Amino acid sequence: MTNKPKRHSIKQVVETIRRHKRFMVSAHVNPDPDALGSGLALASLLKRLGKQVMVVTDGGMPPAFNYFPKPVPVLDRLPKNARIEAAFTTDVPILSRTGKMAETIAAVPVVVNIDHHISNYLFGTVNWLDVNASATGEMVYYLFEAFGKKPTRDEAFLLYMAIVTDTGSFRYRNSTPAVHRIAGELIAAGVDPLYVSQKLYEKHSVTDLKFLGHVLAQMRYTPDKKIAWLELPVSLLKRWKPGPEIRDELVNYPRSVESVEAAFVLRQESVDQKVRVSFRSKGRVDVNAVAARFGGGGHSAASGCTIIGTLPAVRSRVLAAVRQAVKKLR
Ligand SMILES: [Mn+2]
Repeated sequence: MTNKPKRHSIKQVVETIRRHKRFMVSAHVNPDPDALGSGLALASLLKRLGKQVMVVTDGGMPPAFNYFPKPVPVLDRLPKNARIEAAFTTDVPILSRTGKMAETIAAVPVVVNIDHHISNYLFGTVNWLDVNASATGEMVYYLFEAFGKKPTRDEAFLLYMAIVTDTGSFRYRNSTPAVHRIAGELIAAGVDPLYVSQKLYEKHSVTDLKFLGHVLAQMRYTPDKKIAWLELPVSLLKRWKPGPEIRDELVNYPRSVESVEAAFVLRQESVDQKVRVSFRSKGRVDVNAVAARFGGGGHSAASGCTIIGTLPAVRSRVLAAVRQAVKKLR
């Protein structure tokens, strides 16, 4: 007997849903629209199937997403008498990414891991991993199809948010014919693309944009301009207090330089000597492999990790790793 983790298909997920009655759904800490949108849409589907379900995440409902419909309660801890039979995780590559929820989830008899990250650790009892899916939201859409349920307007909105975010507004290579078909179905169900894009991309404060200008003015790059990066020391973050949206989109700017193959952002965390690193590539450099060298992961064109060390120490380690990966291109 080996303990080799197993991969499963949508069939086992459907069977697990049919077999049980009481569920919880969780996502990663600081959830993005894919993690939260796919999780809430899944919870809504479960509710429509007559199941008991709650969404429980570390931190509960993030204030930035207060406009998201909440088809079921979103809690920051599991009620004592909940007696959950199966816990879903959406868009979670490794259980520790659920933060404070990790222990709770590990104690549930059945864990269903639904994800599209190539770096997924298959930590569930049921692991439905589809690295070709554009978003976990796309996978949850297939669950709606499997149960013969058309998404309601609210569900369609949640899934559309997930897909728009993870396809970079249908700009990335994962914007497949299937994704466009699904997006069409979701718009037909009542989603307003203009409302979505305004909620996702036009919520900046004046300070956020000035912060962006300040940070971009100090962008660094290698002499060949194939690697570009931004650095956010804790003092800068304390002074500007940038919103989460602007913070998370920063890394797209160095990537948008024409000659750049790989970009990253170093964000110093307030506690300890921890630096959060976000990587992006134009699709030729595998930044999942780069992040994996530091215990992180993600997708081949978008990944992240956390490294202990001072900002200059982390910069030189990260830059060396990215340089190596870019060198392989020639
Ligand atoms: Mn995702």
